[in-house]
Amino acid sequence: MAALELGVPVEFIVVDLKNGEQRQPPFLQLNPNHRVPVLQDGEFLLWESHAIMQYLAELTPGQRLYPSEPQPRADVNRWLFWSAYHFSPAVRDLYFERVIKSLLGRGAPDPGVIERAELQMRELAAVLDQHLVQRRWLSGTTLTLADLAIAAPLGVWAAAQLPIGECPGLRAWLECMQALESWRRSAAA
Ligand SMILES: N[C@@H](CCC(=O)N[C@@H](CS)C(=O)NCC(=O)O)C(=O)O
Repeated sequence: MAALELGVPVEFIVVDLKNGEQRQPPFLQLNPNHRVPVLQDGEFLLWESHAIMQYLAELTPGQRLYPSEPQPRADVNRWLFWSAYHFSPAVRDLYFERVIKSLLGRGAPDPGVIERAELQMRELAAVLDQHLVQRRWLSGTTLTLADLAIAAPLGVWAAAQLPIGECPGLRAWLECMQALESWRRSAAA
């Protein structure tokens, strides 16, 4: 989404996670953590989605996704860290337990993990919801990397049964995000 929003020409290459392509030597040479996404720019290899988004923004003159003034940038960074440390792990745990485990034949969902992640998710979703109830975007007055970083994991909210049903601000914002052309194009990639 960041590449599309910024207009950076990127060739998307799909990695077959279900069949373990990410754990094979050719991919491990790109990212020893066996995870997507990875960006390759000439000789330069970069993994970690937030670092990739920041790099793409830095490459783009006049962009507005990642503000350059200290406070607006710090505000975006705040949400990126919040996403990486708190929000995405809670989404991941629920998605893994409820969807990926059965997809990969990795056993039954662990009720203890689900209970803990649900508790975290409810708390985090309430923070987001209260923040978004009177705002169009997470940070400032336009779409930023903060919106992209936090909306992207929510693409699985229905399948992972994320407890966000009673979060009108969050749901309205997510609907706006899902209506973006970059959402539709990257979801189809
Ligand atoms: N912190 C990483 C997380 C990346 C990540 O967990 N990617 C998942 C897919 S969403 C993956 O590649 N999983 C494959 C695996 O763990 O083997 C980022 O933001 O780039």
